[in-house]
Amino acid sequence: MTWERMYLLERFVEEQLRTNSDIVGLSALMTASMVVMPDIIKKLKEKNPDVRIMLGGAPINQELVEKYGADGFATSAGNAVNEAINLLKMLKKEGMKE
Ligand code: B12
Repeated sequence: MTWERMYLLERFVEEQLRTNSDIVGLSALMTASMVVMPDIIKKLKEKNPDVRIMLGGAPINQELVEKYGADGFATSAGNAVNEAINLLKMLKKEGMKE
């Protein structure tokens, strides 16, 4: 793995922790860039198991979302909002059980 790639992966984790965001969205325009997604997802969930991860971009589909261990997916900005609302509702419900 190149230094630049390692640095970029760490930035996702740092920013999630810094902002304490509930959801992180990852986008890939091409199949060549989507292959780093599993690494980022693994690192994010290791540091914060409660974070929810949404994927998007032309090469992404539901099968990849499941394979990569992400939580949601959308094909447009409009349904990304709905998907994010659903993920937040699920997080809230899980939080109430504890
Ligand atoms: C514009 C474009 C370019 C431009 C990019 C300009 C720029 N600076 O961004 C230029 C001409 C430079 C280009 C170059 C190349 N391109 Co091009 N390009 C496209 C094109 C036509 C549109 C991409 C785009 O901007 N769409 C608009 C955005 C808004 O749409 P979107 O990314 O799909 O995002 C929407 C959803 O997917 C979703 N979404 C996106 N991200 C996320 C994230 C989350 C969390 C969520 C929930 C939702 C979500 O919401 C968005 C809004 O609805 C696509 C074809 C296509 N229809 O996608 C090919 C495409 C991406 N390119 C492709 C290729 C192969 C290339 C080149 C490798 C070609 C070459 N041989 O040189 C180069 C690579 C350059 C590089 N180094 O990255 C392929 C990729 C194939 C693949 N599966 O990997 C595509 C799919 C074309 C094709 N069918 O072959 N390209």
